[in-house]
Amino acid sequence: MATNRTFTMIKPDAVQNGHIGNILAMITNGGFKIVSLKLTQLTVADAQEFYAVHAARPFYGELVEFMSRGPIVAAILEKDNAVEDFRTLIGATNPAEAAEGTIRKAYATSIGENAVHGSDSDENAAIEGAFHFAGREQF
Ligand code: RTP
Ligand code: MG
Repeated sequence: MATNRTFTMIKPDAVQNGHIGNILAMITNGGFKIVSLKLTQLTVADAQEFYAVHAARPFYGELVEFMSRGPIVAAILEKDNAVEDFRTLIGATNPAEAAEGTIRKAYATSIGENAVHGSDSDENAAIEGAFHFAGREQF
């Protein structure tokens, strides 16, 4: 995957609360092109693997339970400087610290249930995109 791509999930809280359309609008209005998109659901094992980097954290069990409890939207996004610019668009992990105009400011309800995921590096963007999408699903 090119380094001008990032990976996102609209998390189960935001899907359940009916925010898919508004969040996708914020993403495209923010200058990101959607190159892969699907509604899917993580199994417990999928969520454990996806967030394995956090396995030693106290919130890991809660995070896995949350991320596997309902449907998510997975997407690969393209833009110059995609990883960093998308982290700016989603805002701080804790919505209480998220800037005005960010997705988490608008739709996150807590530090755990914070509406969206954004990859934290080009390397992880490629790994996470490949976790969810076959090559023929990446446009
Ligand atoms: P993400 O990976 O989902 O984009 O979020 P992030 O980089 O902003 O935050 P990260 O440190 O990678 O944490 C991953 C997700 O774990 C949940 N979390 N809960 N209860 C807590 O203190 C806590 N801290 C983190 C959040 O869902 C966070 O997005
Ligand atoms: Mg993270």
